[in-house]
Amino acid sequence: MTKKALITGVTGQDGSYLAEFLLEKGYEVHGIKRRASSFNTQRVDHIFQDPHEEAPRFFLHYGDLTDSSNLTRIMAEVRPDEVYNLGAQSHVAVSFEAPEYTADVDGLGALRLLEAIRFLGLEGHSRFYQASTSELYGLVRETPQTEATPFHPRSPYAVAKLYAYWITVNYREAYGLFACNGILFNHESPRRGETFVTRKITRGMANIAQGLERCLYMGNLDALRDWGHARDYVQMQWLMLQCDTPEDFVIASGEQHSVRQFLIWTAGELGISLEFRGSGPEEIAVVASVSGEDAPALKPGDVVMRVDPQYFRPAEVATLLGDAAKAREKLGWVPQTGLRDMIAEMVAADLWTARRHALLKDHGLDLPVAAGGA
Ligand code: NDP
Ligand code: GDR
Repeated sequence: MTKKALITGVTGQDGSYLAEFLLEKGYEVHGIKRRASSFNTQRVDHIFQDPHEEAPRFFLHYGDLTDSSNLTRIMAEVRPDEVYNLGAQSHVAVSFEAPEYTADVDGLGALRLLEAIRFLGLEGHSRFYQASTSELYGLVRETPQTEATPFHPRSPYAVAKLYAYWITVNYREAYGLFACNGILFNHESPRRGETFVTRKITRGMANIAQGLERCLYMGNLDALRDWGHARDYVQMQWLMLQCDTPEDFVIASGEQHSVRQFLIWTAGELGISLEFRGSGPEEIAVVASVSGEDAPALKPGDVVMRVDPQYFRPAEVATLLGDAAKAREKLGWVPQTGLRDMIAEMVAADLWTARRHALLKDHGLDLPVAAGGA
């Protein structure tokens, strides 16, 4: 029997990698996408199958995590073996601007899916994965963080995710649902949303190197994160649902670096070496030297980064470092892609796009390049 998976957030970074992975495994994959005024399926267009073709295995349904009847209907139609709740308003800084919406989607959204499973009597059939997060640790109580580390969320996003975490545990305990939390630390890729810090840096620096933007405006450069590659992390989401018993797992690389270091390595990939001057809100990054051919628009002395306090968060998560010992032991977790290789992959992808834009610009076909963002 072909297994069926339902993915919320299929159009996002993780959803697209997970859909690819499950299709390769022979699953029939159903994804929920939101109605938008323009196309929003770029990350899954390459796996889209025309429903008129013979035996398609990838299906998109319109829906929203705020809409219980819609979720229940899709669940009833698909009767999935596995449900992956990856949909979320996933930007921490934006959650301070839209706290109520974030609570609705990220907190109650999980409840709506769990209730749909229960209402339809699918408890013994549908396994459930909740995209939990290292942001739950917030103001960290111990380092490194494990499944047993106490939570102290520091944003409306993290508080909403705390509800989703506990309601997942509760439905497991109360109704015997096979429901797991993956407590995933930051994971990135060339498909990362453009306003998360890693992609903001790789895309911004590639654009600056090609003369399409002049300067990156950044927030807290001292923030420490444990970064891995999304392609590796989604495989663990699937593995959690293949276990004999439902449990919660930390997935992390076990390495920690600062945002500033990420910027230095990104610049290095482009042949740019940086010198940092000033501190706090006055800090800037200046080009010290340029080698190779990837940054024709830059010369020593150019200022390519300025700190802009508008990107500081009302409450910051200063440091995160995960200990994935449990996942290593029970899931065989061995990340395939190290941070430096991931940065190289992200820079290569963003440089390719920037070069195309620069080429068009050289021929008088100037396209607007979206800049900045949270
Ligand atoms: P993205 O922001 O890339 O994707 C989020 C997805 O959720 C998109 O498909 C988005 O749709 C969808 N979505 C947003 N709002 C709604 C809504 N109201 N109803 C239905 N769908 C909605 O996130 P990631 O792929 O990076 O992350 C996946 C999940 O994992 C998220 O829940 C995130 O909070 C969590 N997480 C992520 C980590 C990371 O480092 N990436 C770490 C730990 C947890 P659209 O494309 O239309 O915007
Ligand atoms: P995070 O990711 O908040 O950890 O949440 P993000 O990349 O947004 O920030 C990481 C750290 O970088 C600092 N920072 C900046 N961040 C952004 N976005 N823009 C900036 O200009 C900037 N300058 C410094 C931040 O202050 C922060 O400390 C991500 C999301 O994917 C969540 O959904 C997920 O749950 C967690 O990772 C784990």
